[in-house]
Formats: sequence, C-alpha cells, structure tokens
Amino acid sequence: MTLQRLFQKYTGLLRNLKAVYVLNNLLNAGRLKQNRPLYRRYGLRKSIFSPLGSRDFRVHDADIPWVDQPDAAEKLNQNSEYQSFSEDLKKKIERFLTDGYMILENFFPEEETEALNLEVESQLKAGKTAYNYTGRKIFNFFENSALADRRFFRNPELLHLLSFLLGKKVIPFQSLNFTLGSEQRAHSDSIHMTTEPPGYLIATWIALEDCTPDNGPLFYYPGSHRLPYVTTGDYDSGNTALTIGDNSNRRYEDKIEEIIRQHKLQKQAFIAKRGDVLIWHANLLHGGSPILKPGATRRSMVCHYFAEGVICYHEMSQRPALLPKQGII
Ligand SMILES: O=C(O)CCC(=O)C(=O)O
Repeated sequence: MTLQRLFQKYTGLLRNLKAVYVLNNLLNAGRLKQNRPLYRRYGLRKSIFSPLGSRDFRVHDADIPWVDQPDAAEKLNQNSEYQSFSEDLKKKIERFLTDGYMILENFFPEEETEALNLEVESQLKAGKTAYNYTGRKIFNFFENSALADRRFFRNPELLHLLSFLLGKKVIPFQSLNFTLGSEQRAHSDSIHMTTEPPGYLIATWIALEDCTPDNGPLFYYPGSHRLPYVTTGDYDSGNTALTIGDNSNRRYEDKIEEIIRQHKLQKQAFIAKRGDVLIWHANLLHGGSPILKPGATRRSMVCHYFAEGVICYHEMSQRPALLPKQGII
C-alpha cells in the first residue's frame, strides 16, 4: 500500500503535522515539478515542497475566471464556441453565471450507471477498493475501472463543457464514489481544492441511482458562489506554523453555517434521477442532507477538475495539490 493510500485511512495525530505533508511532497517530487514555472509566473518565492496556503497570495493575480467577470453574460453572445452549443445548453450556461450550478438531465444511460454500480459493489466485496477514513468516500475509483475513468471521469463531452466554463483546459484531478449519502455539512470545494488565481476548480456530481428526500440528497445554495472565498484566515482554524488546527474542518463548517444565516441563503435539495449530472462552481456552497431512512443507499460519483496553468493547492491542509501524472503540463 502506498503512503498516500495508507493516509486515506488514517485519522490520527500525523494528519495535523505539516512536516508529514512536506515528506509526502518530497516523495512525490515528480508530481510537483510543474509548479516551479507556475510559482515564478505568479511571483511566489518558496520551495515547491513547502506548505502552501492563501496567506502566500496576499494580492491575487488579475486573472479572474470569465464566469465571474461582471460582463460575463454580454461576452457570451460574442463567443463562437458558445454559439455552437444547443439552445438548451446555452440557457443552462447563462443560469450557471447567476446560480453557480447547472443540471444536465438524463446525461448517462441506465446501462452505464448500472454497470458502474456493479463494479463498485463487486470491488468493495473483493477488497479491491475501500472507503477512506470518512467511511463514506471511495477515492479515485477511476484508477480501478476503465468504465469509471473513460465514461464518467474523463467523459469527452463533459470535459469539453467544463473547459468552456473555466475558460481553460481542465485537468481531471480526483473522484469520489459514494454508496450512501455523505451527510456532509455545507462547504465550498475551494477550501479543500484551491487555486491561484482563485476559482479555477469545477466539479461534476453524478446520480448513480434516483434520489429521494430521505436518502440523503445533495443540497446547495443557489448564488452562493458569488460570496467571497472563505480561507483559513477568515475563521479560527487553529493552524500554527507547524500544525493544522484540531477540528479545522468543523471550525470551517461552523463559519459557513454563520455565513448562510447572515446572508439568509436558501437551501435547495437535488432530487436527482439516475443519470443526471450537476456541475458546480468552485465556490458554490453545498453538502449532503441527513439520511432519514436508515440504510437507504444513494449511489453517486463526484469528479473534481482543476484548470491548467494555475497553482493548485489545499487551503484546509496547507499543501500543494499532487496532480495526476497525465495532468502535468
Ligand atoms: O454527495 C454529497 O453528499 C456531497 C459531496 C460533496 O460535498 C463533495 O464532494 O464536495
């Protein structure tokens, strides 16, 4: 088992030590090398193996994703790629600007979602894959399954749309498969997967079975992507020069709850049908509803994508992201 796989199971003290991540960075030097020119480009003077966080970028680069620019809607009409999309997709892209998400109904046929569910189930049974330390998430199942990889994680039509939405080519970064709802509290992915310039992350959420109000559906807060990005400097993370604060994630989620109350954000549940895909903006607040029917399954897959040519890191754990080898530019 690689150190990284071992760490996915581990929940103890070592998780809080920045030095452990530095060691892991050194062991994965090949996957960090591409950061050297990026650090130079964005004026960052530090080792590619060092801890990395938003405090290292006191002034952000002027590059703002086009979807977040004030004249994004007007720019669309002059965009030839946009003109090539169907009328239905054009409307969804327009709504993405204001809502921070879009839903592609019935994107995957039932045979494909069924085949993926069977593969997940049989590999879990055979011990060829496993949940990580959360007990709910199966990390990077695409590494175990050509179907998960080619049809879901690297689906050409989705990659094309995601690259359009980010305005840069996307790098498939990570996938998570669930068999039960996550019941995760509201958060923005940008605290976990962060970029400089900010906003260059995007995700797909794929329903592998029908959702109901009681099997822990995904929820989200439309329009919340327009709020400022929350960083570890915005709440009492407990981080020190050498450690990540105890319960840093809980403290972050408390902060998000406060923001939701303050802005009176309206929650919406995604009662998805099998095969539906939801695409969310890097800063859209979302999470998993409580499972009201004990034992009810809610099979789904989440895929996260960074953009090429930006610095990718993990603000919560203050470390550079280890991009997959094929993503190296
Ligand atoms: O599927 C869910 O319940 C939530 C997943 C999620 O929040 C995430 O992957 O960031």
